[in-house]
Amino acid sequence: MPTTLEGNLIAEGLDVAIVAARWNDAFGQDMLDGAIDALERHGASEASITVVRCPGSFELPQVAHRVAQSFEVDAIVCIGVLIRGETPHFDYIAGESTSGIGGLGLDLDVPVSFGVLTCDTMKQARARSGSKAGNKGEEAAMAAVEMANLYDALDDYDPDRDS
Ligand code: RBF
Repeated sequence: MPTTLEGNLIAEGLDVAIVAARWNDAFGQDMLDGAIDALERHGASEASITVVRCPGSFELPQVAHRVAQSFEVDAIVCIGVLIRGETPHFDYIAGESTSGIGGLGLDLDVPVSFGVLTCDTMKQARARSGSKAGNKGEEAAMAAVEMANLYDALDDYDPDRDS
């Protein structure tokens, strides 16, 4: 039987930072609430969750990077809501936010999850922030927990232990 390494969804004992952008906060706040609720339902204490607010999704990678420099965390969750307007701004900000957060996950020792909506309409944003299509803040929080526990499992793993 091959060894399978995977992370569980137990948040007890994990320190998690949530970096949440303020733009389109009507939806962002629901995603933030969903993320906090998911962490607590999976065992995280209120004291182990730190929420950091920033202006917009463009700033998410910068702030998440700074968070990792400033205090110890097991995982970082990025939350933002981008809604396409009439100018190409959406594409530029979405590109920077996505590649910035992705790059950060490679550079840092801790996982960084992506809870950024990129929607054409407010209706799509509403559906993904707690109604028809679930709550993507909650999903990003659970991905962060799974990844933090996976990294722990990888740190503890010794392929030669039983040979
Ligand atoms: N930030 C978001 O998180 N979501 C948006 O939909 C969004 N739209 C923007 C549209 C324009 C035209 C501009 C100038 C900024 C927008 N931002 C948005 C803010 C952006 O992420 C950043 O906070 C600001 O550009 C300041 O660096």
